Amino acid sequence: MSGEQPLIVSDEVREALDRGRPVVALESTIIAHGLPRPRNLRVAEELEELVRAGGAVPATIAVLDGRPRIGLDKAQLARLAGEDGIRKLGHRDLAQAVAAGASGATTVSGTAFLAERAGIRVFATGGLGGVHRQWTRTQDESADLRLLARVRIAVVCAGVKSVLDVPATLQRLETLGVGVLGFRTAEFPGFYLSGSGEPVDWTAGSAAEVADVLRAQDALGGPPSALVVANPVPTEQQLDPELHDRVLDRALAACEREGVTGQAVTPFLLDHLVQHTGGASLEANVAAVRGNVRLAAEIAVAYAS
Ligand code: PSU
Ligand code: MN
Repeated sequence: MSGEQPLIVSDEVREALDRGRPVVALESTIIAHGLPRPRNLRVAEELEELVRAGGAVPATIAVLDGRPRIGLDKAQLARLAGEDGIRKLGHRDLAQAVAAGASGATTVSGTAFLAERAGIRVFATGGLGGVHRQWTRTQDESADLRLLARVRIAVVCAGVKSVLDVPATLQRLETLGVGVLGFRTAEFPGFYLSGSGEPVDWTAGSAAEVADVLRAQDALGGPPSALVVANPVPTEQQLDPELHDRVLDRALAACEREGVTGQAVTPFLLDHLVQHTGGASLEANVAAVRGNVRLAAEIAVAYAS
């Protein structure tokens, strides 16, 4: 590690950042651990194309052979999607992965940490991690929340996965001082579902309005924190709410029964939902991520101009 660059920023991303051109950071855990193979690689490539079509440069973030990379080439993206043994890295795992020469996909916390180090202001993902429903017993709260309280980055997401305790997660975001902005909605989205039933205090009607909030954050200064831009999956692409509720209860019970804990909980629940909705949750998940990536590109373009 000594003497080497701690972060490797691809030439394309470096050039865009140097020129003040729009860049969108993309999370990689959803690719390596959130979506089934081989669909995951096609989605990863499609997301990068969507960012380009929106006039911004994609920067998928991961750690390969101990090197944190901001911006992956085709072969690196394929490794991430297809290689066995790719770890799941939150921000607390980054130093260990670097020292060990390990390869891993970064979660929202790991990605936001590295994106901010590289100077990227806008980030797209599927859903944030959050407070789990069994929190009083397990204390399982994603490190995503606390990290987002410490980096100035906009995270475009479709809410938090409905496998979580959504009201408790919103409460934690409030306590941690992380701003939440509904995009064209006054209701916090429900990831697979367009709405969660929980209200949001602030709504933006366009990417330009979101960019205004980012500039206001920059101008106000002070201790950095993220802005969660909550972008609902379109109603016609959401998961059938009745199917969602039924399958979710079974997924939570299976998780409990099989004693799944820690980092394995989120991938287990997501996979269970895919299996037991005949793939419908996967389609809703991909639709949500696509929408977030498109919006993130629009926001990055509006912010750069
Ligand atoms: N959203 C998805 N699929 C995912 C995740 C989010 O649509 O796989 C990942 C993100 O990387 C998020 C992580 O940061 O799940 C949260 O994991 P944990 O609960 O272990 O912190
Ligand atoms: Mn967890």
